[in-house]
Amino acid sequence: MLEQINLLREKGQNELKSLTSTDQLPDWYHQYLGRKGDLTSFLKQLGTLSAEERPAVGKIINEVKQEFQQSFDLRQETLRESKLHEELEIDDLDVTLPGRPCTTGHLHLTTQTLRRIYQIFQEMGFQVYEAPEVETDEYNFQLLNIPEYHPARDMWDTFWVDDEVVLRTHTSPGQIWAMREYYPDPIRVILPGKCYRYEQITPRSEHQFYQVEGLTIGKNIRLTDLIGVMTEFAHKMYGEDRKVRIRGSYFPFTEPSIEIDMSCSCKDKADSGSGGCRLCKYTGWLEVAGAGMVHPVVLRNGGYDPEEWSGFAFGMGVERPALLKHNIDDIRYFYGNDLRFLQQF
Ligand code: FA5
Repeated sequence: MLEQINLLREKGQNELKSLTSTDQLPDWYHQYLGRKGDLTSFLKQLGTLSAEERPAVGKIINEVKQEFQQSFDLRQETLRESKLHEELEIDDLDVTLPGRPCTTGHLHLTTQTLRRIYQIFQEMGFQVYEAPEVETDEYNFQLLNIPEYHPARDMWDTFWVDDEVVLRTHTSPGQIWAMREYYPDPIRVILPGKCYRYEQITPRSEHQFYQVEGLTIGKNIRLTDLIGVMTEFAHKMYGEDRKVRIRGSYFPFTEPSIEIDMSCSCKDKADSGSGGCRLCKYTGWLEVAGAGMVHPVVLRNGGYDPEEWSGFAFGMGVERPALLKHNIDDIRYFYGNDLRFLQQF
């Protein structure tokens, strides 16, 4: 039997060396090392040997088994490596080439602008308050002192969902939500969010855009407080050298109402008549926000007694200030999703 085992040892090793692919390995394994393989059948025949022969033959069988196992592992490794090399050559892949850089995304310019606005107002003690985007006629208009059929409704071209429900045309209805939630405490909040208007789309006007509303309610709040806050905002957002101009205006929910303008970077040229820019239409002034003292009717609708409480409110766009800050000439880029535009900021 020893002779037969030695023959098997030689045959097994030779066959293993002649294998050329990893696919052939399992067959070899089953034939020599498997449960029904040649070595196992020798082990099974041990019982037929005499007691003197058995230990020596058993020892040889175990040695051959270990030898086969080691040779098999080695061959498997070698064949796997050569397979990999072959594949790399066929695929023409150069693993030494530098990898492609991963591009990381970044915040949209609108979000960056919003976050800068939050930061500036947070430094002045304002909290961020969010109100619904889909509103009722009552909140979007009536509670803001704009009754049904009032001509002031023409100021907001509205997307109507049905007779009662609208996509909010401005963030001002958030004033009512905030007042009703905070009453009877004083309030100092900004209300950011998306607004919708059934408007002609132009380089300055979108049918969807962001606004940031501001609202303060307290005792003895005056128009000069509003002007102070907005001047501070304009300086922080656009630079200390900017001038602020106040014009009288009209909003049904503020009394008095004002429009806040800021000097354009081309103001000197515009003043001297030697130039200017398209953004400010060569006037040297840019509109920043509509604002005013909260109307007594609105205070009352929010639960506050106008004899005791006063407050100011303002509402500004977000995309338009970003246009000004970055000298962008068309608001439509904000929603066009063109990476060539977005990657610049
Ligand atoms: C209002 O919406 C008032 N609710 C603002 C207000 C709040 C006044 C509180 C008084 C007190 P107005 O319609 O002017 O006002 O819009 C305010 C700002 O929103 C504008 O200055 C502009 O920056 C932005 N905006 C308005 N319409 C559009 C539009 N179609 N596309 C982009 N931005 C717009």
